[in-house]
Amino acid sequence: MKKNQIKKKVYVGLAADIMHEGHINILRIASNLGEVTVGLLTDQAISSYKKLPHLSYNQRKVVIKNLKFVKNVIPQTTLDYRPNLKIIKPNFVVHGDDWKSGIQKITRNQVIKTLKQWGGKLIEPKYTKSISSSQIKEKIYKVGTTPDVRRLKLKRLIDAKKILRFLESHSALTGIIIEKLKVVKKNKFLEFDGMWSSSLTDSALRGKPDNQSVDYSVRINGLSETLDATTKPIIFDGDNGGRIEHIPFLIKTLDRLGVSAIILEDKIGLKKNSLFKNQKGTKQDTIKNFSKKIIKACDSKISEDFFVIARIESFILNKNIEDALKRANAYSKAGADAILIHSKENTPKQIFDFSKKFKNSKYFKPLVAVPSTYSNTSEKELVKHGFKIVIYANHLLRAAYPSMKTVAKEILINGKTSMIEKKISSINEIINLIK
Ligand code: SPV
Ligand code: MG
Repeated sequence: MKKNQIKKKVYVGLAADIMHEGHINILRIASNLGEVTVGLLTDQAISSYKKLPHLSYNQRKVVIKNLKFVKNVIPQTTLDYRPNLKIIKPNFVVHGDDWKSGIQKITRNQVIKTLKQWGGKLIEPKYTKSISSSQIKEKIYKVGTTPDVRRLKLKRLIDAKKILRFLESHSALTGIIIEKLKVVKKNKFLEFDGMWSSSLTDSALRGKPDNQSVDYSVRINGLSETLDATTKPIIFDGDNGGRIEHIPFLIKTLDRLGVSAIILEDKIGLKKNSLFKNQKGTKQDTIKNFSKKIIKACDSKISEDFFVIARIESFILNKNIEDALKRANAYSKAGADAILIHSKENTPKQIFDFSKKFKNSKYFKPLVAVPSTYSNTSEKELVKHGFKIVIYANHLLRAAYPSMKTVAKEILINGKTSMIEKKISSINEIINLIK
């Protein structure tokens, strides 16, 4: 290129989580065309179409910024390239030809159309078949994760996504389902963000009522199998945390294991599940006492990114919204990182009235919903009302139980199993489920 010749502008959109020779090939080709600006996809942009990256935006930026082929790095905050392209007006966009099909096809068409406006061109080097980030990530999944990486994911997801979906997991197997399930709907990538370790299903699985008969050490032992088999964040149902003197030990154990959050509920005395119609004998803690528990829990954290979430039971115990709001403000002031406002109504009115008021509080914290009884409420509505996390608290165990019962019954009735073979997993599927 001659000295005074103006360099052409080249744009490359990259997630750049795990860099490999495929990326370098793209960037080398791009730099031969002119001055390369990398639009580095933010966590938010990436999680709109695939898994949250392992490395944070800033960690990825350090790597890209220091590559000799790259002149500038700017954030690309959506999967859609158009906002950045309109600012930069590049002569070229370079992208591997693998996006001609699949979820990014629409994005590709938008890029071509936009570039046309100023005579820009899309260059598509052949995709390096032997290597892909997804393959590398699959290998990483097999190796596992570290407690630090897993724990921090909750905070990163809160920053990156509109709403996080947590599904109840009571075993390593249900954890694997949550870990691996992916659905593409209307060109959007959907997955669960993590696992809810429920006291109700942990107890039912062990043939015990949900009244803390199953103690924390038994539950945490079970959880360690799930930790072995998964990498997604876990929110632990801590009931009322037990005695305040014991809280630090529980928090430190969970934190050390890489659990992302504990939810503590403001009830005292013999614990009863909140969805029981009859809550007679169930008492709510005083604001003062429960705030002390929250302070204790926050003081016991080892890691900054471990969340303590306060769960308000006012509506469960038929108290009014003023009581719930007073508690939300106090618990938030005590240090709670988020607030779960629980309800056993079959509409979301109670919790939406609450969120409308709490939104204006200077103590506002992200809200958590458990739509077990108001199950007709969509995630979209929850987002609209300021909720950040939705917990589907018991659904996998509720799915398994009737199915197991039906099969057991059919075996008894028929004295053989051929008629149920089609309704259940094949032996082959089960043998090959975990390799
Ligand atoms: C659980 O899943 O154990 C919960 C939620 O705490 S609820 O069953 O609604 O109390
Ligand atoms: Mg519970």
